[in-house]
Amino acid sequence: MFVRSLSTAAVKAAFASTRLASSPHALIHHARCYASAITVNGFSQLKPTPYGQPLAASHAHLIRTEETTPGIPQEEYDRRRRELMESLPDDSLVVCVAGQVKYMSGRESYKFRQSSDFWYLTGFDEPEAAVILEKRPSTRRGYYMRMFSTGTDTAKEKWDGAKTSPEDVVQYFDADEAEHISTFPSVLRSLASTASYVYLDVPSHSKRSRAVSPRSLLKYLSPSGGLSRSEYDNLLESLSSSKRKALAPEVGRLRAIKSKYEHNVMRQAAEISGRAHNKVMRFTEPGMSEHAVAAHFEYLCAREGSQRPAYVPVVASGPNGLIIHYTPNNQLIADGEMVLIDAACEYNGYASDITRTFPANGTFTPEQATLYNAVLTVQKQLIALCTEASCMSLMQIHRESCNMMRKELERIGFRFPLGAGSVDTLYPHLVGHPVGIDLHESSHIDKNEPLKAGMVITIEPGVYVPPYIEFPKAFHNIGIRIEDEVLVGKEQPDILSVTAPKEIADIEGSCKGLLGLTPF
Ligand SMILES: [Mn+2]
Repeated sequence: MFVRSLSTAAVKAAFASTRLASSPHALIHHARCYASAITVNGFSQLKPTPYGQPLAASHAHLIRTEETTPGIPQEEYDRRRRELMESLPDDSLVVCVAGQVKYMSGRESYKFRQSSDFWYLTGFDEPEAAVILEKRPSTRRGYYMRMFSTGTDTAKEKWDGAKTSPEDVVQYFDADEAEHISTFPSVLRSLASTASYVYLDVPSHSKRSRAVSPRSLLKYLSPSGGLSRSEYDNLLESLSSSKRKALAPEVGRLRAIKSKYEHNVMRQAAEISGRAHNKVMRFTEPGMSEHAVAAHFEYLCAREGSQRPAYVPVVASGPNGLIIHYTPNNQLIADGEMVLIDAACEYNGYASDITRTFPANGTFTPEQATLYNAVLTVQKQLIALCTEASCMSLMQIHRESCNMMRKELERIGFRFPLGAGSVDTLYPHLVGHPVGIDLHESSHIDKNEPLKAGMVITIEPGVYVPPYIEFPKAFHNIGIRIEDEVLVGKEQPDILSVTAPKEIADIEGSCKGLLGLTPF
């Protein structure tokens, strides 16, 4: 069911003619609003945009014509859906629902972030949306795709801006059909009644409750609500638990191995974060608040186009560095302390994850340098193992990291009478995790499986020395973590976060502004 709107082709034609006439401002009457075609720096813009997210016609500076989301072309989204459906049994249905707007207080919402699997399968960035994929092996694509969204609402548009029309959903998101979200429950019911399997996920908040009631599931499945009692009961029946399968493990398997397009976007995300780390080393001075450093980091990433931080940054000075997830970031940085920053951005749908530790005043003390080099030696040896050829799993690399850490720490004066296991007190976390659309993409990736080319993982050994008599006094209250993002290759690891310095000479150079590095 299409909601009538002026055809996109008409908008495009008018848009093209204004470009030919090179008129900077031309009003185009769209069914919903007036969109002016404006060219800035050679990039075409439609203002205000008639779409619910950046598309090439409205945001040419962010996205190319063949792309659905920045960096990811339409054909890639099709490949993901095709591979998913090919991996499922005949007569399977996949149902995936968009993320919900979350509220901070009253009606004040947080910035919307799409749910990860829905984003992976569609690239559609609006809430109150859903997709149903039907396996149809005899067709060209092997599946049939129905999208549901709120579409055009002239009254709402005045307040919130446009949403993508069903017609544009078909054109730009490659759906076979697009309908209003209110039809979703009834369409699902009729399709589910004939399907053998229905792959869908229960909302995460009900995972903790002992039994997932079909009722809570259905509430989640009908974002617009307002189902009548009989509709509700019918839908319940059509989704009998014998048919229902979890979707997340199926999508998780695909998401584990990144495509070349994902590698590029993830490299850009890591480079933006890495450059921010570099500049923050220059920016930081004794006497500053950790808070100012965190703010500067977020500013640098946002200015380069990052949509949000991938996680709450850790800016831990001195003994705060011993708290692995230190996030209050509200104390003053003292001269002579080390500053541990675990911070990175999300960019075009992909997280990055980088940690660096550097001296607040720009110069390592001999003790700091000794401990730092111990961690760095371990970290570099571990990165060398991140290849398919090494046939190692993340857990094997972790065990290796404990052995290496013990040896390096013994070399500089630590004693471990109980063997490698006793390194736990100083190095209590895992060596790393897969990264991708989610910061921790590990929930459906087996950490005991050998690494495969195309995976992206972090390698982040750390040492956190409490002021205990059994540890060398010179290293008390120093916390050091060095974290890179590594693209696993067949024979060679590829470090995505190379723009963040980690050799002592490079860090001191960045802190002192050598090579003209500026803090802004
Ligand atoms: Mn990490």
